[in-house]
Amino acid sequence: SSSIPTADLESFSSHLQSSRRILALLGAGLSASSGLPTFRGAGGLWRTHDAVSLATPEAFQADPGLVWQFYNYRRHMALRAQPNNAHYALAQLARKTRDFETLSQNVDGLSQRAGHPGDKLHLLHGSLFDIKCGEFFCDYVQKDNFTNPVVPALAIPTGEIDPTSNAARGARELDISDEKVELPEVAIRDLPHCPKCKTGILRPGVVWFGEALPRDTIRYIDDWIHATNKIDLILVIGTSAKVYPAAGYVDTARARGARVAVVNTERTDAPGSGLTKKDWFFQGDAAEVVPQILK
Ligand code: BJW
Repeated sequence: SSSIPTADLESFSSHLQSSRRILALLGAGLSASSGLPTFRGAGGLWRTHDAVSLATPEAFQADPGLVWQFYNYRRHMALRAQPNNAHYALAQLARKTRDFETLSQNVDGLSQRAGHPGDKLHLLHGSLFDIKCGEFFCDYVQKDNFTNPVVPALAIPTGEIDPTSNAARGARELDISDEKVELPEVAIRDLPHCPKCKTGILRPGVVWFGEALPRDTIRYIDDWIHATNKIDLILVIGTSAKVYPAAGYVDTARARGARVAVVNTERTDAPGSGLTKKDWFFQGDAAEVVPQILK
């Protein structure tokens, strides 16, 4: 929107032009205007559960059926969503900047679908579309599984539309994120099971609290960060920057020389040790602001 101060835009654009090594840290706010809810703040509730409490090994241990209902629903919503103009603008910047790395905390696949180059996109928290064995001793992983529903028992229930409403008649999908909609019970035997070890229940290939981030990814990023040349810029887009180690990359990049540019709807969500005079804060919807500042 026209609310971006011209002086900020000019100083940022000129720094962007002269930047050789750029890092981007992406969070759920990037996909908010594609219709996918963020974790914290409004929309962070799924039925009566807060989204963060379902993203734990303990929740899966206690009730794998419930956790799969949540993730199957998220897969369904992500497949139906479309990348927005921020995903496209970032993909374009990544393509045209030789020394560019993207650290995405998002698991929704929208950057990939916007054509973000895969070799410059590092998924810190995994993907909704990877599925792996839940047993610690088993290494079974399936990449790019877009089956929806993931198993038939997890099909999103449909219901009759209220005949007194103006909507078209017939069965339609119910919104199971709404606690008023009844959630069908899913038996453990109807959840996806591991074809390799034959004992484990498969689980989403995402990183839950208390779990390690993908080791090779972290190693690659650390090497890139500590390469000879300094980092010129880090773009911090749509993240509350409260979850570690992801959030720590802001201060790490800063320590390697990077200036920081934040895009967020909320001014309070400044990352790491806060913002300095040399940083930029662009307030607003990423889908609007990112294409403008990268133009
Ligand atoms: C908009 C917008 C619009 C809205 N436009 N903006 C140091 C200190 C304290 C604790 C720890 C620490 N180091 C590690 C920990 C523990 C823990 C942690 O960080 N806890 C904190 C909460 C305190 N970290 C971990 O457990 C990590 N693992 C680990 O450390 O392992 C150690 C280990 C080593 C060796 C062996 C074993 C273990 C793992 C963290 C995994 C996080 N996983 C999740 C779930 C992924 C799966 C799923 O999707 O369900 O990742 S949690 C959730 O938070 C998800 C997100 O990627 C992540 C970050 O959230 P994000 O993206 O920032 O979203 P929000 O909702 O928080 O913010 C959205 C933002 O957008 C807001 O600012 C809005 O204002 C903004 N916004 N609309 C622009 N239109």
